[in-house]
Amino acid sequence: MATRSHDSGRRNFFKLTGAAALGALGASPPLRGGQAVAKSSRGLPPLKITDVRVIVTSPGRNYVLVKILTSEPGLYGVGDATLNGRELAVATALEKHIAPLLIGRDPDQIEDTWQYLYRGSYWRGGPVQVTAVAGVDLALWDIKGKRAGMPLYQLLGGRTRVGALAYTHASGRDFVEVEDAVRRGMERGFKCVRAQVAIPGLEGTYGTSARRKSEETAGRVDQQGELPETEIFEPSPYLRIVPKLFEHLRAKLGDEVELLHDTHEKLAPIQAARLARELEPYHLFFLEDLLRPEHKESFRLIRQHSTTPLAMGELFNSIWDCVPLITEQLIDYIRCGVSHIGGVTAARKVAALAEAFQVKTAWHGAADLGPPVHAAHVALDISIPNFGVQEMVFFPEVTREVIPGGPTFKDGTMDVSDAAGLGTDVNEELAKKYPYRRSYLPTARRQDGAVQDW
Ligand code: KDG
Ligand code: MG
Repeated sequence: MATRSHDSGRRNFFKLTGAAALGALGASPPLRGGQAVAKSSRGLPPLKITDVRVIVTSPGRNYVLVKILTSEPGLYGVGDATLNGRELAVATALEKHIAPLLIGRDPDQIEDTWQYLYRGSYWRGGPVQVTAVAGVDLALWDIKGKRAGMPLYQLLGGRTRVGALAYTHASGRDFVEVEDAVRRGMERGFKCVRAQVAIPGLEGTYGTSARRKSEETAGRVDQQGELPETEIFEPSPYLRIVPKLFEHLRAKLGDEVELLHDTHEKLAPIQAARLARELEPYHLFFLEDLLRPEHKESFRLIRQHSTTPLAMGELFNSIWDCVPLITEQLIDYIRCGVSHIGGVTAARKVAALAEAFQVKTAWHGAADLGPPVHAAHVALDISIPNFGVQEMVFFPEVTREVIPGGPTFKDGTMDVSDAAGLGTDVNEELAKKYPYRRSYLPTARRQDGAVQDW
């Protein structure tokens, strides 16, 4: 575990900027340190960021947390900046490049800080930098909520629904194992379940428990300290077995349960179009991440061939990644992770863009995004008009002790408490007991040895 601080004594933010020059332009309100000076909010005294702590800890798996302290005693915010397998790159970006820029800034000016960090670096974008900015952004929204005495969803406009429809994961080595896993999810209250099955004869398949390491176990402490494992993938047997899985599930489980499937960016466009078309009779809730994130225009081909609803986006890092898919209505669900797209500030714009084109949200809610991100997801889910579904995980006890708080689950839906801000925290002392351990996501190859998308 590393906790690294940047306090106000170490640098003077105001010396570095053209405050005097900007002031001479007669801007109103006056500019200070390059940032417009905010008038006091509801009579509250002006606030400054005094310290930024980057906490890397591994309670169950690695997480990168950002704790931002302010000049008001006891007022701080906690964000999550975890990027599975590249945690230390984000932590370094935060502590070496971003934290020094934050000291002395007004934490209430979230949009300005986002623009300053995202565009001000010149080298914008990319998962490492964007996730780092998101960690700061989440912590600032947490502070604003605490200052206002309101949960995040209230700051975003208030409730639009009683809870967020959630989905869980089911996987297995064969159809019966998957069916049993779906039934277990349904017994737990889920109305929507993602189903993945192993490909017979191949060394593991994404999202199944056929092998020791799957997407759910990858990165967990019992899998750490190793080099990445390699899974073998072949498109032909995959394309043959997946429609048969859903034929089996519909025959055994009926039509009511909502079924989803994740292809995890593995397919070529024409293969993806075939799969989407062959799955039509089984009425999936959505088919996820069919193509690599680079091939947005190829979604046109899939759309020409199928009416299976499509979801895409967990590898997207900016609203501009989402634009063509949304504005051309090439997908039905945008499913980026709020921390990997740039925080609440970026995600609410993605949601608003999607609303205008009747695209719904399905934020990426895997176990390698920490509880503050899950809390932000649900705050958005219950406050926007175009929410679709929310992927969810149950965190193990050890994670909940170190990073307490987060969404609750009941009767197939998620909700957040009325705690001010994000309603999550970090126990810094306990976090020290779970030091970071190197871990990687698995990689994949074809049977002939060629690299394959995992
Ligand atoms: O770190 C990678 C995981 O977050 C990803 O494999 C999970 O695809 C995923 C999903 O849909 O939850
Ligand atoms: Mg996925």
